[in-house]
Amino acid sequence: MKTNRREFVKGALKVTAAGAIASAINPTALFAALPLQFEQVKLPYAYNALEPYIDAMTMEIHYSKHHAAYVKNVNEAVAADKITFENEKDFFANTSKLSAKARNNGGGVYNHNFFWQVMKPNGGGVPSGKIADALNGAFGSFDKFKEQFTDAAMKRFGSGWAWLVNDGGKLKIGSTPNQDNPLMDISELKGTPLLALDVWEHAYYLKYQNKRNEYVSNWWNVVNWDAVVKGL
Ligand code: MN3
Repeated sequence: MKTNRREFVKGALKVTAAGAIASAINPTALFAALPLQFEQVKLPYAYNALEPYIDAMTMEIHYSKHHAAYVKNVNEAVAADKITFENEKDFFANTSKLSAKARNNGGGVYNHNFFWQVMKPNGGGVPSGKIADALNGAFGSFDKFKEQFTDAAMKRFGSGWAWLVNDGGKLKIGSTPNQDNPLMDISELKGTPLLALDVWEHAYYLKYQNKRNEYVSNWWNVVNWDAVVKGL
């Protein structure tokens, strides 16, 4: 999770520390004055980097239009609803108390920030080491894991996400509707996300049209296992 108020404050203090007024700032007062702000991570690769599996135009529209809109909209909701949570973790843990606009767009920001990180050019393959052991232990084999995850992605009716999560040391596969995620208190599937797949039509329709199965099966070629292992 990239942004929370504390990190933002750290950044702000760094800037002021360079000036002569640093000692005049009361960090507690500054902390209390800053609202939670959601931010869009920088895409870690070029729009065309995941070709031919995910086409450049889909990536560009997905990142610069869809994802950017979630950022704008959630920050509007945070201001309008006077949301005072200090970080995204608390925001999601209290989703049941949020407006639909805050919930849907907050989820949209987080889910896509996460999704970009778990993909990379020349990714995919069969993972080894810690993540392989964890998947074999939880699902029997890598192929069985892949089958179960693919099934979750295919059976999510309409828009949503497929997830691999770490729920207190136990790996689980499931899916969420719309922009919900496993960090939300209202989610049936709970845990720390390790891997996510966006199965909204906007993620694949330009290239794959109605063939979600082809999108999902090609997507395995861009999975960034180095990022997945970090969540273990
Ligand atoms: Mn999307």
